[in-house]
Amino acid sequence: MTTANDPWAIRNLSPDQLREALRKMYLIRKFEEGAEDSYTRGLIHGTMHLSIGQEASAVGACIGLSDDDKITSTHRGHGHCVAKGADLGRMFAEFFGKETGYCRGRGGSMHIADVEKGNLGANGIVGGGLPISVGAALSAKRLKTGAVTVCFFGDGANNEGAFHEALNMASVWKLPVVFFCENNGYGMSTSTARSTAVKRISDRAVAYAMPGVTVDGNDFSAVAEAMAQATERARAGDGPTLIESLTYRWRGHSKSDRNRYRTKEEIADWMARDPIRRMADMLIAHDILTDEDITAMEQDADRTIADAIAFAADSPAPDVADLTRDVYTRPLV
Ligand SMILES: Cc1ncc(C[n+]2csc(CCOP(=O)(O)OP(=O)(O)O)c2C)c(N)n1
Ligand SMILES: [Mg+2]
Repeated sequence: MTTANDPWAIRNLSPDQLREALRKMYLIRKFEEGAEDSYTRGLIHGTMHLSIGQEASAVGACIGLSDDDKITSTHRGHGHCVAKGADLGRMFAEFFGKETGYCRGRGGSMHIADVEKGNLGANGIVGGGLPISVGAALSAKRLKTGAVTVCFFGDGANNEGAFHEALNMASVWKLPVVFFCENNGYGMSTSTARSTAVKRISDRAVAYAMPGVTVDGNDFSAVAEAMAQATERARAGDGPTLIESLTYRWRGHSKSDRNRYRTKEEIADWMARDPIRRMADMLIAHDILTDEDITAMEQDADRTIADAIAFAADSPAPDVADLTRDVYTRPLV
């Protein structure tokens, strides 16, 4: 049990792991701010979905994973990618359409995969990662690799057929997969209350005979604790778990969102529950970091992001003759 005075993470993770977790959360926040700024400057085309406010979910879910463990990600996937150890320069290069990007600049924000780190990819299809995660977990089980797959998806995806098919199949075959729902309260402008029949998405686990748990997704310790139990169960051969992580995106759904469906008060209320501030306060309270350490960590994250953006900006653009290689659509001529 996590309690305010004696959180699970403090009892079960080393000071190095805790510092690294906070560092990753800052990197995600600064990465997203850097991406937003680059978009405003016209360096990024298309659209983007930022995960500012959801950092504890991404880092708490990935803290116990090795590079052999897999994740499947979503359209809002930058945080998952960073949490799983991606190279930030290559991520920005992908956004900028550069040859050094993860997909050689052909895919952009919603198509980053980092197979070496076990990230099977972001996905522009809502719910698209669910069947992929079941396939990855089936492969791990058949090959006896011991790897766990964590499937990130949103509250919107939990109303799709793919969600129900994936949970059923994974439970029938007792696959080593954790279904990690980032419930940020909205699918685009539609609130979970308007779209979802159950109050708690974790209740849906009952229908597929697996444990379901809802956690405060802005509390790193609570997320990491739920994940530790779910991965232990998966590695023991006992099958999947559904985790619902209650969190909130501070920004709009995507760059074109004018945010007319949420009140200023609601946004302010969630910003007051900033997952990074809460994690920093926890580490200060337990003498793991000082205020000065945290300021230095934040400044270091700023420098890392500036370097990553500079790497991307200085990278070569793809050769025009090669531009349509590896892409599915071609211009109609
Ligand atoms: C199959 C499919 N249906 C609809 C869309 C359009 N769409 C993109 S994001 C989104 C909302 C997804 O909401 P949620 O799963 O809660 O994720 P969040 O954006 O909140 O992170 C929708 C409907 C899509 N990309 N794919
Ligand atoms: Mg959502």
